[in-house]
Amino acid sequence: MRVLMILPALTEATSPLFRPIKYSLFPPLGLATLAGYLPGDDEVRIVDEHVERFDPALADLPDLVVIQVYITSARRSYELADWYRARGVFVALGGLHVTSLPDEAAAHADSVFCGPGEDTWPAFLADLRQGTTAKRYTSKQRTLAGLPPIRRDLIKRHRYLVPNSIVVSRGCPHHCDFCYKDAFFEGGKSFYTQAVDDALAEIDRLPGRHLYFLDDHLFGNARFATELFEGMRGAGRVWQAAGTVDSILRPGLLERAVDAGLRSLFVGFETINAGNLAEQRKRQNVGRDYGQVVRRLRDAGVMVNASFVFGMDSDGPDVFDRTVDWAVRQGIETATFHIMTPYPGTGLFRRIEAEGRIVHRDWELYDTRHVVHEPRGMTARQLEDGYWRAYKDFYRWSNLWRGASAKPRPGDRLRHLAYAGGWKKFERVWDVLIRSGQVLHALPLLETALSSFGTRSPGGTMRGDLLEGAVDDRRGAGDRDHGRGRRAELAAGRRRGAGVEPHG
Ligand code: B12
Ligand code: SF4
Repeated sequence: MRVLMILPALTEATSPLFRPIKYSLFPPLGLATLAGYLPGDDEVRIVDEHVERFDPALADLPDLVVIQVYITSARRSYELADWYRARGVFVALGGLHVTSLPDEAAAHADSVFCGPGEDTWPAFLADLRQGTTAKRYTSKQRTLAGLPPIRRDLIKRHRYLVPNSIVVSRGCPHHCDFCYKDAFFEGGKSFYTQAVDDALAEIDRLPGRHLYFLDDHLFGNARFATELFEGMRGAGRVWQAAGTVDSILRPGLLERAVDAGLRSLFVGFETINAGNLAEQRKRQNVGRDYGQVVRRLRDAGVMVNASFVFGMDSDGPDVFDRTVDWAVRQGIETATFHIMTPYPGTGLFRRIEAEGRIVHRDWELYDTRHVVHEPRGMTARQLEDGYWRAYKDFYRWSNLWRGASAKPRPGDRLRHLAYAGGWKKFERVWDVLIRSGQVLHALPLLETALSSFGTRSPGGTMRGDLLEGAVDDRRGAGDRDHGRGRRAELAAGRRRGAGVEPHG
């Protein structure tokens, strides 16, 4: 069977004028995961429109087309689906947006898939071979046990800055109102992990040093995370991930992560207005000292990528300046800002819709950069302008200097400037690298920046400059065998409890 898997892009990512680096970061891991279930004699191709041009008319017609649909790329996904169906090709649509609005998607598909695909996809493949496919498949059995190896060979590695993205869990133990998570995992477990051994085996398969864990909350199951980090210790990896504020404050886990190579963490602070947290059911953030979170990460040598959402009901027009000022004063290296966006299927969407505050359903604009609801504490114009101003202000050189000067040592300050400036001040350089298909060549730069963080002296205090970082790296390489020894040891002790059952 000839199978074509497509990750369509939203318009901005295919712009001939300028493509932000964020679209060339990660390969289509979901599709490569599904490809792992196809038998070896199937002919499989993955197309990622974020990094390559695709015209269906210029390619041979496959037997099966699989499309992963995000809200912002729904229009393009349906356009491609309709094109193939008009030519008699079987079209399967799945992913987050299909799960939120299966009826909308079903108008463009032969089969739609709700939720994660690890159970429904192999069931569908069996049906397809027997000619008995259903219109809709809904995931119920949630497990990552026995996952076939991800078909990373189908990924065009050189087109991504971070080809080594990985997920070792699905979902998250929390239930924030604005998050897609509860809608996507409805009808089954909403947080579960791989067996630690399987996760370590997947990590071992990845070449080079750098990893990016795309898990919603890598620290969500403390037992799993502890064993994972123990298993990774000494392997010389440097990695980035996402975690919640409560997990950072939990004693012990962060330190273990740093020992295993954690160098930068995406943290969902979301808002500096306490009223918003309760409204969004972001209970794990309520009453937490955000300053302490940043200090803990800084002391552990972990860079912070702070995420903030503007436009919640307690936000007034002053929220932008206050948030930027707070983040700069804390010495946060990078920040991501979003306009609050009610995604269909979420509790937030239901509430805002019931209040008659959804302005339109043009899904392409549900990209967290456009206002799609009527805000309470300001006008839509104020919200959109404030959002763009926040980005400009945070990444202004004067604020980068101010942020850097929150660091105690000259080496740390320099690193702050190089890393934060590198992302935002050289977007045009990234664009050239993307267009020439050479973005992977920049990975050593990222690895160097990351590996110079997080180095600890034997006494446990953090060491500062790049030279010391390099010395520490050499020691890390020497420790590699030690790490493997530990992994083998752990694996032996763990097999009994393999498949650590998550809570949630
Ligand atoms: C990496 C990532 C990106 C990357 C690239 C995406 C990629 N290459 O896949 C980049 C940086 C480009 C990105 C951009 C954006 N992202 Co993003 N991103 C993610 C992230 C962190 C991980 C995705 C991932 O790899 N997951 C792991 C794989 C294994 O899971 P999966 O992709 O979901 O695939 C599984 C299932 O969905 C299912 N499946 C998927 N397709 C199909 C098809 C069939 C036929 C079947 C059977 C099954 C199936 O099976 C797979 C295996 O279980 C998610 C959060 C998350 N945890 O998923 C957010 C997330 C997907 N992003 C989100 C958003 C909002 C955006 C942006 C709009 C943000 C912005 N302001 O720009 C943009 C635009 C995205 C677009 N292209 O349209 C939201 C999506 C909300 C929604 N309802 O669609 C998420 C969920 C984050 C969040 N918590 O809100 N993102
Ligand atoms: S902590 Fe993050 S991933 Fe978990 S429910 Fe809240 S927003 Fe979603």
